Amino acid sequence: MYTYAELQCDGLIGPTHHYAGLSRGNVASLTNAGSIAYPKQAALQGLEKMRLVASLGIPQIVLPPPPRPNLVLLRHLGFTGSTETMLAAAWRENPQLLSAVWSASGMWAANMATVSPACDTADGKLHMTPANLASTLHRHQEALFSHRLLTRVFGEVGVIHAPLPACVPYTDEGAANHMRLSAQYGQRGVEIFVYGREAADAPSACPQRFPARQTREACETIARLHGLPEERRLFVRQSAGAIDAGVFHNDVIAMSNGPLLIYHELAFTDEAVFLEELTTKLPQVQRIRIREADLPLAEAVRSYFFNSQMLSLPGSEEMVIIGPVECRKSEAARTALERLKQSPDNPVREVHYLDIRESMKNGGGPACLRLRVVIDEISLQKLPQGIFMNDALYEKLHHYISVHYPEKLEVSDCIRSGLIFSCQEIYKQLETILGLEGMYDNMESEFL
Ligand code: SUG
Repeated sequence: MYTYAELQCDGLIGPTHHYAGLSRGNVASLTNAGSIAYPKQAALQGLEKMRLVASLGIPQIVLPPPPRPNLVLLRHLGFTGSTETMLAAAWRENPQLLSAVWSASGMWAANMATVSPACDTADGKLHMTPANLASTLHRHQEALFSHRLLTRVFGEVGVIHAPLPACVPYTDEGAANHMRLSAQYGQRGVEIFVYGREAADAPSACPQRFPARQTREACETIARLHGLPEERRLFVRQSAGAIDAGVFHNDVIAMSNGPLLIYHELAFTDEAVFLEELTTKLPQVQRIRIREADLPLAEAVRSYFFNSQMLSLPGSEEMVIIGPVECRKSEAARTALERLKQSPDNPVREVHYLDIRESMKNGGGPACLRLRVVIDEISLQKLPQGIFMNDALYEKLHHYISVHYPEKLEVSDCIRSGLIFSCQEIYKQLETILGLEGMYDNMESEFL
């Protein structure tokens, strides 16, 4: 019997991080559009989170960012001539598109893939499906790099599927809409797929203000691809009202770890049916329901309470929560977190508040920045070892980022072709620091 752990895989924040207002339905992205971003600070904030997790004895790896700008995409969309000419034309004709090809959105690794550990699947193998992120262009361009990266990192120990077809019935946002509950990491669990609409829904059945990004069809397809038996999967519909209030992913309104599920009472369309099915499939589940009266939906979205990262401490039943500092500032969110910590009825024993403001301003909290992979210790040893966070890697990355990352970036910088060369150099060096040589080779042929 192998020992299992939950590996935390964080996307290293890339040098082109900026605020472009590209995500309809994501309140923070829309509110901060056009403000000045600080890529160096952003990457260092993300790095601190990885260091904290590793210091708790939890395995933590670093995933390099997708390379930007994506000039292949600009050419595909009809821009021609020299790089300078293309950037200038895109800026004139479609500044949002220009921002999209520079977007550092690959940092939100929770959207990279849906993961089913070996203990859940019919063939006893780890399965991953990279998300097509087909609801937005700037995110959709991540899919092929995600596939390449996951194959490089996990190809030897798991089955990496192709992203689903990038069209309406199959729009998929990865693990941000997926929760896994099990008594312990290595035991069979129940995988909960959360969707916002069905492809054939009448417009009146959908959210009215903001788009529902995930379809039921995408969820069902992934469960089928991963070979999840009926008793280990569950599909639940997110409430349209929540999406319209800014809950663009389920991880903005619910969180899970081990047997513990914490969710807002307005998260799901049919809470009672969901809970009944869940309890039948996993009688050991522990549920905590957060009431609107204690944490109003708008405050949950503002503070990102539910986007906290919940982790089990190795060899123990105890859990810690890494919450964004915004939760400490919100009285309702702070009270709810402190109540969790103090109550003897749940395993949460510690809450860390972390400053990841640069990511938060684009709608990415602690949980967005990481993909979780429940994995056995033998497989863990087969992964590329240079990407594991430890003191030496932390020091190297910290130094490199501090010296070479841009201090500031604004949308208008996306026209500067000179920035491309410094970014290319950064990717090359990151590849070497992480021992992932060749990761960025030949992107022109397949990178769209
Ligand atoms: O897809 N923001 C991301 C945030 C993703 C958060 N992930 C999870 N909830 N797991 C998104 O909306 C903003 C980019 C901009 O506006 O520049 C952005 O893409």
